[in-house]
Amino acid sequence: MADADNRLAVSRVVLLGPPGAGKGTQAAFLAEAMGVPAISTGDMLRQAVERGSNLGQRVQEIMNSGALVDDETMADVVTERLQQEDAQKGFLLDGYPRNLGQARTLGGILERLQESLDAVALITVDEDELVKRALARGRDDDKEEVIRERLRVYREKTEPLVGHYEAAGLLRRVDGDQSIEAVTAELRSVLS
Ligand code: B4P
Repeated sequence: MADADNRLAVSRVVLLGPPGAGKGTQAAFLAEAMGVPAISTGDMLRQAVERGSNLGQRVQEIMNSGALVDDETMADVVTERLQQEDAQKGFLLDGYPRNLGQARTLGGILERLQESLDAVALITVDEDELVKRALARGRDDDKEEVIRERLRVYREKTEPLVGHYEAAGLLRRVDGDQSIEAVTAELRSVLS
């Protein structure tokens, strides 16, 4: 656990960026520095697939195609998770929201809890580098045509969130095309 002097003052943060930008990689460091749980919707869905739960059976094919799981399902997953005890003091959301509908849902959840976001950190990386990284990672959904589809979906559905959060004064940009340690340092700096 990070000591109190090093702890970041922000407590409700969203990590935004294209697939393979390193959101999951950075979420672990950042959540520790914030003293809050890292909540990855991608990890939650993958665990559901592994367990073979109803949710897992419903989303497996969608994830393997590179498409997004429907907003209603994701709203249930996130609402339930944000109500858990450990998320009351804050959270680092990795992979949610992924489109404007999900951003509105998150806004509604936070409004009901009388809370608000402190910042949205955008990790940017060139497309060729993203494909290279994902191919090296080798997850079930890391085949070149699926990666390209995830990137297309990102540009179409998720990129509009950049303008949305910029207009709200919450966006902090970070260059993800550096070493993992350098990206962590830049994230810490823009969130300080
Ligand atoms: P996610 O799990 O969110 O996956 P991701 O965007 O591919 O990965 P991430 O950016 O976290 O990259 P990582 O750190 O692993 O989504 C998977 C699927 O779940 C989606 O396609 C969708 O179907 C579904 N889903 C999830 N959330 C959803 C939602 N809200 N709505 C609908 N559907 C949803 O890094 C990638 C690789 O790069 C790693 O191997 C890492 O080691 C390497 N790397 C990281 N940083 C690096 C660096 N600085 N330099 C070199 N390599 C680096």
